[in-house]
Amino acid sequence: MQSQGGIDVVTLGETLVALRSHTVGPLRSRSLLEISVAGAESNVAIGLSRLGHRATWVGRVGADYLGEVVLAQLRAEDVQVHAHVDQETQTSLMLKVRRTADVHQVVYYRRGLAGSRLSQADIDADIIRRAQLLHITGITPALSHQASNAVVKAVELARESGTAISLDVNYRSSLWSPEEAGTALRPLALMADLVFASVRELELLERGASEDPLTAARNLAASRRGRQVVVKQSSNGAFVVMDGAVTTCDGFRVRVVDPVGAGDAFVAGYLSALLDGLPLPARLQRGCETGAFVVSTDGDWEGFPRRAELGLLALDEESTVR
Ligand code: KDG
Repeated sequence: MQSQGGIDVVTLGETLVALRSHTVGPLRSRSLLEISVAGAESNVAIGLSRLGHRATWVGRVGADYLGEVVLAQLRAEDVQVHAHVDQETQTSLMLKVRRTADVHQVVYYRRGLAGSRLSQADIDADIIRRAQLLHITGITPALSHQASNAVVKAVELARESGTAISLDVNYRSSLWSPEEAGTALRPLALMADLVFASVRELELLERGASEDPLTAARNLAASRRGRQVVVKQSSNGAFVVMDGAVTTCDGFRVRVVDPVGAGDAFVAGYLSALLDGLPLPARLQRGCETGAFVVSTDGDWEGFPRRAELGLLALDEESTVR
């Protein structure tokens, strides 16, 4: 894909401050917490930026310390930031507790807070027009009516200007029911050039996906020539259906330290390979690889590779690179 006007991917959504417990076990007074940021869309933007693409994030933060953390972190990762600093509310927050060595509990503080107040006025038509790709997720429409309208406006602008649309279903059961999600996301999926979903998420768009994901993906892909329906299957890899053809990829074998963020990392890797003009197998391969990098590191995005690190996971287990 040719880059015009300096933006490869624009994304919009809620970025939260993430407080993560430092040790395994329940949270107690005097537990140590690490401060970072999280948010599916900005995770994708960071991933793309690490791989050398020009990524822009559009969103809202509060006029508070936490908002400053979000903006500083995204800028530190070379993401172009178009933020509305909302004077009337606070920055959204996420608490991630490592309850046992293998179980992470995530608690959100987002209702009515800055991320959910994203509105149509925050969407700059010029930014959408200048981008190769608009990436949205199913989280933003679930946050509020206002945020949902902002997504619709971005999608309409993208369609008018020929900017490709990428949708990651990213279902969050704490925000809405499967029925509500399906009703809101089906029309967006039908406008998208790329749809990313797990098998369970595909079920929200195409009934029967749980029993037969391949047929469901084919059905969704069939209504638009060139649409890529990408089904993420965690450690089992992924497959993509486009114009009736199916391409598959095995997952990478890595030690999972923290599974949160795997899906966003996959999307960033896939989109990166698409922007590089690589064919479908290489897009899946890079998606699986970047997903594996992120799950083998603490944090939702911190382990994302730089371009020079691609290929590192193909080394033997416990290799030392000198
Ligand atoms: O995909 C990783 C996300 O779960 C995380 O970074 C925060 O946006 C987020 C959410 O809704 O969980």
